Amino acid sequence: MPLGFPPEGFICGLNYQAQPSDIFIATYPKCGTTWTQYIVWLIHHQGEPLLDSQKIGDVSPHLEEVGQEMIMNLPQPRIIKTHLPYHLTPYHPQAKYIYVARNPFDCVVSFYHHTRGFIKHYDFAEGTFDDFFECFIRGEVDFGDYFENLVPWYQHKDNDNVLFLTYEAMKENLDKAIIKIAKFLGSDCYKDIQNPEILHKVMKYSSFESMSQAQQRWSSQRPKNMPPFIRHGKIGDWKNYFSTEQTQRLRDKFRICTAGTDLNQLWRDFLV
Ligand code: PPS
Repeated sequence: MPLGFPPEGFICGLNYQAQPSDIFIATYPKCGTTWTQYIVWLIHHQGEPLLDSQKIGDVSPHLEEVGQEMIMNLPQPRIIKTHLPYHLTPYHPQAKYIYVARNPFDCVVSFYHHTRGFIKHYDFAEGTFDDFFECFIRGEVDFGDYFENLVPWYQHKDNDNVLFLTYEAMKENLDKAIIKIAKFLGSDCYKDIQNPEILHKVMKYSSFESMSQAQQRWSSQRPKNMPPFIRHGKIGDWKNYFSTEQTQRLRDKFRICTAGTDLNQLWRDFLV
């Protein structure tokens, strides 16, 4: 549980009763949550962006942070962010769950910068990547071990109400990912996205450039001398941080934790 989250919100978030119209964006931290939340929001608003006075965290709050009451006050369909593992995520058979996975190498780098930047919550502004890597590989970071989140969600990827995406596939082909999401959200959204103007707007406003600008309004908490929340948005940044030994250790952990699954097919380039 993150240090900055009120315990009451966390506990009461776990007790939220999922509704049939809910759309959960479920991820391990730093795997593309905000991006996907905004894509879903844009699809539901025919590509119209948030107003300057709105923040993504207000229209699509983080369940474990704000607790169930705030979620229940949202209009339906509710777009709910969660980093909970599968077995703790509120379940309804008709609710929709979009899970976004990102390779653990880029995830840990992004998580490192995230943790450095929340100076109100962590005494880690001067922390090194090597320090953070040790925490990550032991699973001693917010929301626990990366693999304990990824593997059970992956095991449910073929459920009718689960859409399993990867950050890397979204980066490689954003329009394809948007269409896939719209199709999963239902026939109205799928019909809307057939309109090239709407698709174009969803792509435009969910682009890294556009979201980088919007984040200045969304995440006012970050100090100016820290990397922004929407920071780099690339695949492969990890190569600028990992030592050979760290690369091997994370590969080994990946192999052990995903044994018996075909998860190694997702990010073959990183794992060989
Ligand atoms: S959080 O704190 O868990 O909600 O963070 P999350 O939103 O999951 O992940 C943040 C990373 O996603 C990147 N991001 C994007 N990449 C590409 N395109 C778009 N539009 C986009 N929006 C967010 C963001 O930059 C973080 O990754 P890094 O590698 O740190 O840049």
